[in-house]
Amino acid sequence: MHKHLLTVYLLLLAMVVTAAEPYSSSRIFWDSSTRTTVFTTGWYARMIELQDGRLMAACEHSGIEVAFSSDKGQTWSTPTKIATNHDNIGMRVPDLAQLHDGTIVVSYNPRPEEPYTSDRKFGIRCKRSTDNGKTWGEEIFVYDAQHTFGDGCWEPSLLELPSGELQLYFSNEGIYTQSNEQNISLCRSFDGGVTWGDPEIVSFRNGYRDGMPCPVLLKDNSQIVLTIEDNGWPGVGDFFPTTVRCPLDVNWHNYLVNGDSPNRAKTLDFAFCPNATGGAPYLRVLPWGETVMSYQSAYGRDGRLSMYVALGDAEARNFRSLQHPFKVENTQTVMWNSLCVADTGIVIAVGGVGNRIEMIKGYPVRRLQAPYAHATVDGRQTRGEGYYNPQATQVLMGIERGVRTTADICYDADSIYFTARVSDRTEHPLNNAYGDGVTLLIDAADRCSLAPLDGMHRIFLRRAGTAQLSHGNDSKKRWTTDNNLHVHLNVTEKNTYYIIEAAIPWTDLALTKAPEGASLQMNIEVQDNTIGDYYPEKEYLPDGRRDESWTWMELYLQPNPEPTGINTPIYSNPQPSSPNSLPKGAGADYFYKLNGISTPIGREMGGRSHNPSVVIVNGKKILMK
Ligand SMILES: [Ca+2]
Ligand SMILES: [Ca+2]
Repeated sequence: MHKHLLTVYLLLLAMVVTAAEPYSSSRIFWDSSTRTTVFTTGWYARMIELQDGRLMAACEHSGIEVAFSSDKGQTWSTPTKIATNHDNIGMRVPDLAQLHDGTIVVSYNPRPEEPYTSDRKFGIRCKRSTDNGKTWGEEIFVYDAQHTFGDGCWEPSLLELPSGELQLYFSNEGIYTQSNEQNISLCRSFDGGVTWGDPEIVSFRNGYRDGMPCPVLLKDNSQIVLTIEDNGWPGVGDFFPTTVRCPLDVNWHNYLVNGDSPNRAKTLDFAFCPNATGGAPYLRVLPWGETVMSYQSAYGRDGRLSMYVALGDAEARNFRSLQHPFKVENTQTVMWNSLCVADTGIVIAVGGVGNRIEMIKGYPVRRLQAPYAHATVDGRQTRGEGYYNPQATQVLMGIERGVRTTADICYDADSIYFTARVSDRTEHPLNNAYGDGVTLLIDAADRCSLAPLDGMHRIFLRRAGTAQLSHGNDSKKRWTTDNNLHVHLNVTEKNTYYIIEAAIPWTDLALTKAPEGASLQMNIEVQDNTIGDYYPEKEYLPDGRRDESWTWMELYLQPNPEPTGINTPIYSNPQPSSPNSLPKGAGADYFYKLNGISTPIGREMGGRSHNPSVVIVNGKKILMK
């Protein structure tokens, strides 16, 4: 009995030590090629997607300016001014929201300049447009603080509740005339922003300055969550991005989040993120519930602020996968930033790069997919040759170091096919462990491991045109090199990039056949040797640790639709609830890519079919006689 228990205990211990729950949350693939200027001059920009599909942005620039984009941000209209400075009062820090009835509300913050006079107060105002932003009504009063900088109010932000109540949160030090303290206050409107009630305090830490609120309603409508900057965390000595929250059904009635409240929390998950302090946080909800936050931090940048973005869970907690989308010179800052979630879940980072407002798009991806296809291993990426994305760009990497890398994958009965295009301009194709190259890491046995174990494989594909294969090892818990590899590799060298394309036989991964329909774990390491030394620089999939396959991304091997060469299913209608998920349920149309042409193949019949030809039943294609 005791011996049996001991065995169970040791087994459990072994599982605890070597495996973990898979890291299942999304990572953002930032696409540096989408970087665009929104306002050539401006500060503190916010952006929303309008109900008509256009993007609208607002910033401060000698007043409040707005601009529109009809092509999801590729080009922007000439800015128009909707609020002008007057009486030596600057109109600052706009926010904007489109209400369910279509009304657009822009809030902003009049800030008197010196010399101060008691009739010119720091305040909160808004304007409304009921014609999709063409014309704007008169300025609407929301709140006034005092007339001096030390007792002002700041940074309004808007949230419409499902009930139609419109909320405006702002930072308020107007009531702390004897101290430097500041709270987060809320004003409510029950007529779409035409009239506003008196402020209520929702968040305050004694002796400190809660500031820069950004509210969202969680996807499940359970809670209102604000990110704020909080400079009162013990031992931090700086602002730290923080959430404060309230159940929607309480809606801040007789409810205050003080410094000790369990409803106040740091945002970052320090198991994945450095203690990168900073302020000016901004929060959005993705269509499937995950949350995304930006803030400004000088982490690793000699005191110069840059924009950081992290992904949180559906409760706006445990933010990780920290990246900074705007790669700028060390002399530049990226400040007073924000995020827009557009379309079916594209995240747009809106950054104040010096005096200019720029944007860059990121694609949250929860799992990678490999269609069943036979790519041609010729070192060329031919459109539609079989990879998941017709242009072989399923994976986008390189935002941290600036070496843009795209990669993609497919498989057949014999091999995994992998290709990467790497914009590495420092050509060092050393034929050793330190040269330029890309490593594909595959956990073919679904170990979700904390160390290199059996079933885990590293395939280093060198720019030099050679490959090296390593396997994990259960007893040693580290990588061992295997010289018996049969990888077929082809490399194309260009002036500004190289392309690697490889076929890796399943037998090299210790499998006798393709694990069709299975989910594996996958990571990518891009290695850039910059000066020919023994210290190449490396970048992985966001949060992907080289030796811990539980942090890698899920790779789903799509089943072979049929053994006749038809491959690469893509989805169309209805829109999936998240990227990379196939539609489910009756009515979903399925398409297959055939010779580069998207061909309708059938409609999901929900398990029954009266269609005489090709139908989809439970996600599988069936030929009807
Ligand atoms: Ca090819
Ligand atoms: Ca290089």
